[in-house]
Amino acid sequence: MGYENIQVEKRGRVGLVTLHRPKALNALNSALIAELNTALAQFEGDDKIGCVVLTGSEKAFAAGADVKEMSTLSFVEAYKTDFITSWDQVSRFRKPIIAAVAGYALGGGCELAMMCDFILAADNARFGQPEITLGVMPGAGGSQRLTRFVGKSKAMEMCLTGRMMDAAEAERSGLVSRVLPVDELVDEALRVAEKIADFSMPIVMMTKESVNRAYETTLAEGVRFERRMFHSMFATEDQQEGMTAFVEKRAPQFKNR
Ligand code: CO8
Repeated sequence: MGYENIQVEKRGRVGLVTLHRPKALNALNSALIAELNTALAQFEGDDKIGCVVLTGSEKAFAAGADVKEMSTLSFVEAYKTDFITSWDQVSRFRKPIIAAVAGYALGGGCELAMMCDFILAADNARFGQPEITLGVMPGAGGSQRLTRFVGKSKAMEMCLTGRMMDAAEAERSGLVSRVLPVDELVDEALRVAEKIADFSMPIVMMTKESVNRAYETTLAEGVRFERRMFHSMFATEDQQEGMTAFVEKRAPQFKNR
């Protein structure tokens, strides 16, 4: 499929999606989101892809939902079409997906990055939920996910004032896992993704599912879920291969990659 708002590549076992609306700082319109959903569905169904990297440009990961497209939306249209629900397909993607964020990640851009499994940030990254300045509030999970990432005080301040966070503050407060020089960001994200894609795919997917449980349930239920997942891993040939290879002092050859 030819894409107009994103670029899609396969780099070995890694899928790379680059948001590409340079004139609008990668503002997220419905056409872009439809393309992103299509690309992700293809990667989900592609056995050769073990991990995805989602990135933007050096200036902007995404400067938010497309305000020009949204400005004429009525309440009735928003309600009837359940506006934004289709935008969070990233959060339902079952393989690992890494956000590599340089430049602005604002509003829906910050929310899109937070839907990914973890965020690697460039040193020029700026995160914010500036919706309040437009007379609205975050609509794609920002008030919930940001609060879980950085805690109530900082999330409340950011959502109520629209203040942006730089990369150092984002790392300090747990929003991003690491900060990298901007010119090394995508290469490092691809290296990390390759590493993940080299492990056993079902084990990687179960691990992702278990970590995500921590956000959705109580500690006791989450630990119970983890235990059952852990038990089920002993039914896989990759568990046997991984542990046998360790004992035999050789590299594992996982079958289900
Ligand atoms: N929507 C549409 N167009 C945009 C957006 C946007 N969010 N951001 C930038 N652009 C356009 C500008 O209009 C401009 O276009 P043109 O050249 O035609 O005037 C072009 O991109 C370049 O932008 P600037 O000239 O403003 O560039 P600067 O470097 O001067 O400033 C900023 C960069 C600070 C990022 C500035 O562009 C800005 O403040 N942008 C808006 C940020 C914002 O408010 N984002 C939140 C939007 S609301 C939202 O995201 C709600 C979430 C709902 C759910 C989304 C689901 C995923």
